[in-house]
Amino acid sequence: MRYPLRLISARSRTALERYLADAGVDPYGIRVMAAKAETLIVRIDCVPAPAANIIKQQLLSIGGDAAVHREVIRGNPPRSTVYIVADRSRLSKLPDKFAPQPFGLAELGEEIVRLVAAAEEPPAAVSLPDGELDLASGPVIVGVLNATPDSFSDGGRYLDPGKACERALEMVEEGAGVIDIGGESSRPGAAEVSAEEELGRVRPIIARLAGSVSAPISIDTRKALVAEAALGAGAAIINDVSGLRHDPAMLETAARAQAAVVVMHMLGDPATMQNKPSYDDVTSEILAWLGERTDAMMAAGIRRDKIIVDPGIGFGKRLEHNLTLLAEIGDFRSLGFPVMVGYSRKSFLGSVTGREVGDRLSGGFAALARALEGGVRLVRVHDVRETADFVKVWKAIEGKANGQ
Ligand code: HH2
Repeated sequence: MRYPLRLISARSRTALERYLADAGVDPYGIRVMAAKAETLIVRIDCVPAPAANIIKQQLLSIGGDAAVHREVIRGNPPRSTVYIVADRSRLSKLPDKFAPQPFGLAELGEEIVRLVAAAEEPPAAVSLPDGELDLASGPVIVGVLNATPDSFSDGGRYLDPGKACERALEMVEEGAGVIDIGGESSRPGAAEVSAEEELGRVRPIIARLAGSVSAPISIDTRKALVAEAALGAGAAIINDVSGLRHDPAMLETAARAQAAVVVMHMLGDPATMQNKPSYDDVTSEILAWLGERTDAMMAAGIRRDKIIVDPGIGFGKRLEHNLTLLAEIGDFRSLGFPVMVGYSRKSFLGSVTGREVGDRLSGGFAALARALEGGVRLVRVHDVRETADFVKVWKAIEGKANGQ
């Protein structure tokens, strides 16, 4: 007799719950087994050696484990990165286990549980000045509209407000949930334009569109003056590629207007960002940077439910950095904010495929697949119709995996 065997590749909890339900497992058993089947890995950096040793002991005592530097037991190196490996039900015991321990471990235990919850249940909506942007019913496509003469892929095409509005309406028709309008190119080496010039390009478009387009409008700018006028004309989201660092007034402007804000990581500014960018660990450094920026935003009065984070593909990153960020994009959920990513037509796709800017759609789909798999909620793209088709099929397959 041969038993039919099958290695289950589904990693999501919902997928496993469906299998167990189909096999007639009782609801209590399903909950217990699903929690046991999912191994979670939490990385903690810069842990003092004695604390790393305690973490390992405590994890072993509940049937989990922690990977630490092999010499940490001798106290040299004095600090270690720690990888906690445990299933969900064991991880939930950490606050109790860590509570009596020194070195701030009591807080760490609570923090880990919060981190896992925040990463697994990202916000279902982003609050706008008037209403909200729904993220629960699937990834949102952010359609790019550059009213610039020099943007790297659509420069010069939408300088005329009539043409720009037509394209915006077309993108909404095609499936865009947000229209992102920019009046200054941020391509590598781009020169800065004045606020007056930038505003002269975007305001007529936003003013015309505001009454006629159903999707919220986002203003892609680093300047508070431009953001303020754009919001006054009907925009609802500020997309600042400088992470609200370029203009010190941006924090206050965003807070006052109750705008939603995309905070994107860039190393330096567009003029210098590609001058030998270097990182020891690109994902960890950008995670820490975004953590600091979002703290500063909230301290300035921008509400948590208005923030979207973006690792800034191509902004002060080499090919290897862009690929690593996409490979590890799911880790950005650790921040507890919706994640947006913009890979569309960018030069890293050209580096891998050898294709020119207008011929990078298929290469971009690989980045899109990775982004969706990593739980990215907003994708910023030029090719809305094609992206919408991809997303529809991806969602249909996801639905099957989750038993819908
Ligand atoms: N990329 C570009 C511009 N704005 N904003 C966010 N949040 N994320 C991105 O990845 C991003 C962005 C660059 O693309 P594009 O607008 O097409 O070109 P240009 O900057 O030359 O106008």
